[in-house]
Amino acid sequence: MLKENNAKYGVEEIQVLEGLEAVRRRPGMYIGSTGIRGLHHLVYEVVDNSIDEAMAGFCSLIEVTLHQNNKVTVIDNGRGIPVEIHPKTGLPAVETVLTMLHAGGKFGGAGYKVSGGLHGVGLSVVNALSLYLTCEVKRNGFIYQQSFSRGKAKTPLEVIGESKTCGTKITFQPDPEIFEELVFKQEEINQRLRELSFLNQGVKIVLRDERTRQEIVYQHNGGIQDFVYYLNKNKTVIHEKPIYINKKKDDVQVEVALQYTDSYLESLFSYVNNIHTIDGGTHEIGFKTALTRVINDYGRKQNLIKNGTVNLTGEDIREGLTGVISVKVPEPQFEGQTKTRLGNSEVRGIVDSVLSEELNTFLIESPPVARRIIEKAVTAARAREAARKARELTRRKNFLENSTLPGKLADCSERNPAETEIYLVEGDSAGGSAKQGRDRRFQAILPLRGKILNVEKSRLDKILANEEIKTLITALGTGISEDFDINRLRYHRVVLMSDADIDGAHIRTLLLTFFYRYMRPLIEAGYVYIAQPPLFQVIKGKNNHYIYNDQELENLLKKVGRDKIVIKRYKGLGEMNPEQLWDTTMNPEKRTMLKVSLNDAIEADAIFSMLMGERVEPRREFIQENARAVRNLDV
Ligand code: 0RA
Repeated sequence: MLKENNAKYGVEEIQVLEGLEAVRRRPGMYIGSTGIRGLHHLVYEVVDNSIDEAMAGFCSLIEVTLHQNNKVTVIDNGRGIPVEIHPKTGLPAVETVLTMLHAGGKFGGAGYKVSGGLHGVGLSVVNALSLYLTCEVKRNGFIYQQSFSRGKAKTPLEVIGESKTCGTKITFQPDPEIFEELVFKQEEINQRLRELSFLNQGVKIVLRDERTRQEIVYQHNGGIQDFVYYLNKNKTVIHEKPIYINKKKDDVQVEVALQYTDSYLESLFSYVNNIHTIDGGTHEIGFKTALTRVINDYGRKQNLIKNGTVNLTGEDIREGLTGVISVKVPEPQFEGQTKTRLGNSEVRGIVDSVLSEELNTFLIESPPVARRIIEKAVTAARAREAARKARELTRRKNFLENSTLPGKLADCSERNPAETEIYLVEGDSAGGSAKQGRDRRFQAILPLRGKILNVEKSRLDKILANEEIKTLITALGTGISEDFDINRLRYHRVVLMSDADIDGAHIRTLLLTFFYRYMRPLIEAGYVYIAQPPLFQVIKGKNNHYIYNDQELENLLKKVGRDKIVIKRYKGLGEMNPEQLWDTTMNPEKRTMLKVSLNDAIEADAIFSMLMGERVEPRREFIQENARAVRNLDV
């Protein structure tokens, strides 16, 4: 519901702190970096202001336009930034907000109850780092406009017309003196806007890309319930509708949506004031504690958990759970290196009590769903016990008999992990070439035979029984799952090397899924790479070229002509002799490798459940639509 604009929010709530010179001198301090991330941060900062206006109940539409020339426009239909003269600066409030650091309603106290924005640095930072910025405000029946360059006003605030509606429009162009990269990525912005639209129920968010002439409209009247449907679109759910809780207690809004699937994995996403709290915090702890307690209590009462057995653990209960937790907190304290963990201690109890009450009611009102959830958790508990035994075995093998590295592993002589790399090679013949071609001082080779297990479809006990996986874990040295310890990793580059065909892509995806689900810190640390073997060899006379993609081939053919040339397409690594493999793919001086990164855990989660999960339909569609993307899957 939109609230009336009663214009009580006063100009005096905007405080003034300092000038913008500091921002231009040390941009990284304010937006994290001057690379592609910092660049996108500008857009998010502007959008966050409109989102704040939406959270306050005054804004229902936000439009983001990516123009040519690296310009971006953000429009909202909120109350409009105030234009009245600010008592301390003697300038219009809008000019104050845009030219003074930390000047904004957020810092004044009563203006907004809650506020997003990772750093909450405000519009002035965006202005300081823009070659050009113009702000248009519709308010009081008029349209006002003011332009800036590098944080300084170029024109005074002027009335340029009349309007019956309210709102704010900001167009800016990042300063090339500041940013190393200037081109906005549609997909990156798209993902954040989609997330925001789930988190802010009902707000319509439009992304228009004039460069590609695409327009995407988001509006989720189901809010985070729709988020859960979206996350589960490729999974098989065990109850139709998400469990949905939305309640305010002591000024904290607690919103939770949960839906169980038949998967063995847990996908939990938590947010505080629209910020993804990757490292969790008190809200997540409150949630987990309440869920575990309520389910156990209910299970005991209904005799679904037998007398004399131990309680189900949190992990058992969260197996197959897809959940979104979104809390809105007036004064969030973010902790940790990346400031993505909530610290407010009071939130733990608030979430716990809201959830206990509401979840209990749900279970009592939906006995069949409650039964299915508990039965699944009981099965999970049994499997966990089996997995513990299996893990114990690998651990003992691993660490008590440390000498027993797998026989298939051709290890390197260097012992310092920072210096070494391991190639996971598909098949014995390619493995043979790699062993002969490598530099044995720092390169280890582990040939993997045929199919490795699809971990998306198996529980941990079965995964740990798989020979290829056991070998892999032992070679890496880290242990797995709860025992995983990155400090024991024996190589700081783990390179997946497979054929450039469908089977190769399949094996690569299986391995990536395994790392993603059970050794995620390995990916997060940037230790996982994908080797890039050439696709073609082109021979013309005495000249010999290795070609890595179709575009390169086309370029080369244009240059050398098609006369008297021999083009050989590599079907597999096995077709290369050891020297060729070294020259093209393994020699650090010449090779290129893709580093696997986790840009977006939500997308990665969806992609893996789709590619590797039970449901065939979405996978087939995806592969047809993205045949190329799958080949180069780079999560
Ligand atoms: C401070 C006070 C008021 C609105 C805003 C800021 C505001 C800022 C932005 C930035 C982008 N869009 C925005 N919309 C609103 C409330 C002023 C009032 O009506 O009393």
